[in-house]
Amino acid sequence: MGRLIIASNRLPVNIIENDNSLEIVPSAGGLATGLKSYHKQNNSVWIGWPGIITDSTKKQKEVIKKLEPEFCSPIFLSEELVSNYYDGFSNATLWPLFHYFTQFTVFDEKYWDAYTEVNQLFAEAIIQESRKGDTVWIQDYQLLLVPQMLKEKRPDLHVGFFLHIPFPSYEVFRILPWRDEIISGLLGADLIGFHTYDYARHFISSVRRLKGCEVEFNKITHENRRVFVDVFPMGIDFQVFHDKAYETQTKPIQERSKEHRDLDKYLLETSDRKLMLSIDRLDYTKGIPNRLKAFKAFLERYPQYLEKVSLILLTVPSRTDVEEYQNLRKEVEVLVGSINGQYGTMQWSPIIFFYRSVPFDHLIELYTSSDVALLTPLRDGMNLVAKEYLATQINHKGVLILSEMAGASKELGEAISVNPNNINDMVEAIYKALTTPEKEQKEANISMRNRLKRYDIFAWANDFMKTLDKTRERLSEYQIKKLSPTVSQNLLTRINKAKQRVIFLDYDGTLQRFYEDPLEAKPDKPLYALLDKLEALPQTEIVLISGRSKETFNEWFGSKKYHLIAEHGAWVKQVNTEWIPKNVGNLEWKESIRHVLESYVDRTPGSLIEEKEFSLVWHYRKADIELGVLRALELKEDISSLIVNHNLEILEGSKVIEIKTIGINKGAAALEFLSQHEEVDCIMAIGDDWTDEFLFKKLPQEAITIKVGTNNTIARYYIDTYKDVRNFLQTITQ
Ligand code: GDG
Repeated sequence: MGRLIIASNRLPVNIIENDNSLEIVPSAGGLATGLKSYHKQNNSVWIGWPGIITDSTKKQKEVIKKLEPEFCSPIFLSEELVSNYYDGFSNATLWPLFHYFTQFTVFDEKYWDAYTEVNQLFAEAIIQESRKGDTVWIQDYQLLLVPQMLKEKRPDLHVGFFLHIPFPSYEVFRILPWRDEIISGLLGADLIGFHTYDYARHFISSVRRLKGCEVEFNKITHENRRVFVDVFPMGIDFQVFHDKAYETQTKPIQERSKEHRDLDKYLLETSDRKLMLSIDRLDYTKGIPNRLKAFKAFLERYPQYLEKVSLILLTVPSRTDVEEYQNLRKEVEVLVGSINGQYGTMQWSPIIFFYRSVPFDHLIELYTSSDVALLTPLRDGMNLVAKEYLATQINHKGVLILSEMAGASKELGEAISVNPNNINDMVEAIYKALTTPEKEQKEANISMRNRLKRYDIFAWANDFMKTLDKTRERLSEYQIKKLSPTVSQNLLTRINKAKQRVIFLDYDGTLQRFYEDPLEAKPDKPLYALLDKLEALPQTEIVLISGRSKETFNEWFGSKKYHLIAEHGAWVKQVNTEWIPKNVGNLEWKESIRHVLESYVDRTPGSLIEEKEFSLVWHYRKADIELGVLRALELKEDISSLIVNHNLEILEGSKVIEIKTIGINKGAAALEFLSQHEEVDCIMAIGDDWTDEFLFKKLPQEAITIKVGTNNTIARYYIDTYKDVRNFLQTITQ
């Protein structure tokens, strides 16, 4: 197996300049904190921005050297790029939009250009760093275009992508002017991971609607590649938090750092009080003002807690150049000031406010000293603080109040769940948390902690990497069977040597591309010319075999010298003969099925019924794609009893459902045709959808069977698109 290359906007460490010397400091934020433990243990290379802006080559070299022992490789960005790509498109466009803050979302062409440029820089750096067959794991919303940029230039790389923030519902995502580019960018990955099923579902819905891709369960077919989507709720380095908490609680006070001792002294002074803790980056998504309002309302409603409880509000400075963040800081400071002013006493501050980050030891001290963690983001991809708080509760005490809008709430079901927009709900949650009996606290924490311990950061990363590796196995079948130039050449030799050949060709998706309106898919001039040339080859029979109606086939090919099999085999017209129907029994069933289909047309705008002589077809290609899929399931369920009673079967094609008498299929029709042409010593069949599988299955073993596209097949070979089919057929005529 090749190496792993991790790429993210920030490296797990930052380089800062101190008195003309360079210093390494750990990066803040969930992604870096979480992934760096995995990185350390896996001999991977991490590519990202080191946080320093410099165009001096000398200094850049120094930075490179400084980062080498950390297995990190820097990308240098100019001030302007950082401003437009990072503060701009990443944090003023994608961040608010993906967190449903449409009112803060800025659309600026300049931001987009910088974003594209930086994504390109990342792609190039990754390409330079990687050897053939390496695995690349791209992180987060700052690099959404990188997967496609990599796949285009280096299809050999195995690309995974993980989104750490929510993926919004299509109704919000569609607002973005660059939505198509973003989706295409992501679809360059082989595996795309999300924290929760909802985010994955929203993403798939956008892919379906914007790209019209086929989606089967969690597999998207895009430009003849398969892209897998899956859910991996990110964990934390549980053991580190647990051990550190243990150490903190058992270490004699004299052995602690000065800052640590100060904190301890402070915590001691408040030991007769309950402590509530909240820790977040100062970000509008974290719901800090609402939390403060709830705390104020709590003090008002439950005055018995005055002087008995304090809220430690640790807010870490973040994106300080962006206007919304500056406004938020002011708002929070005003709220804290007014609550402390109104309720505080000489001995007691209701809110202890920090606007800075604290060292790791200090963080653990805060976690372990708090009776309640109050984490109420308005939207949060996951929220690792909630998990860290639980991991440090080594005595299993402590109560977690967690917003239902945080991804973590899906896993931490035993926590007190709140809607962060409902102040009343939060007030009652605080009261409940402060009065939860110890026994209940322990029960809840033991089960949540066990889960966090099991699915920790290593399990999470390994799970992602294992799934990414599996997609490689799944892809390899396609790659092995793909019609390479050598295989094509061998097949050509075989076809040329044969004395009598039959070539079965499906129509839609095989010789012609799909159109939204099936009637637009008429054969074009080059296609007629190609088929005529094929047909003119000596000892060669061309059979067009399709689900199309006999009328359409007759109009398009009736005067040609190709054999025609229409409606999946219900009608056959050999060269120079008339159309002959297969005996299909009586057709009284059509009346009752038509009624059912009509009700589906009424309830599914854009769908339509096509009536063929021996079958009825419900098309939903033009309907809302998700509604169409849902209705198709419903329809199959609805007509199941009618089908059994009338000896019918359902054929399900690409956004169509066809109902017809049992036993009519392309395989049976092809065999009947072959029984009338006994001298044949070379059979070839090409088709793209699953109705062609009947054909591939029934043909003799030695037949050359070719599947167009990437879906599972029993055919011997794969070919990419209808254009490649045409090119391949062209070579036969030369
Ligand atoms: C994004 C998504 C998702 C915080 N203050 C200090 C400090 N921290 C550490 C915490 C925690 C991390 O920062 C914050 O992680 P979150 O998950 O809560 O939030 P985001 O930074 O917004 O992260 C988020 C995450 O990515 C992972 O996918 O969960 O939803 O928004 O690890 O401990 N660490 C130290 N001092 C501090 O003052 N040492």
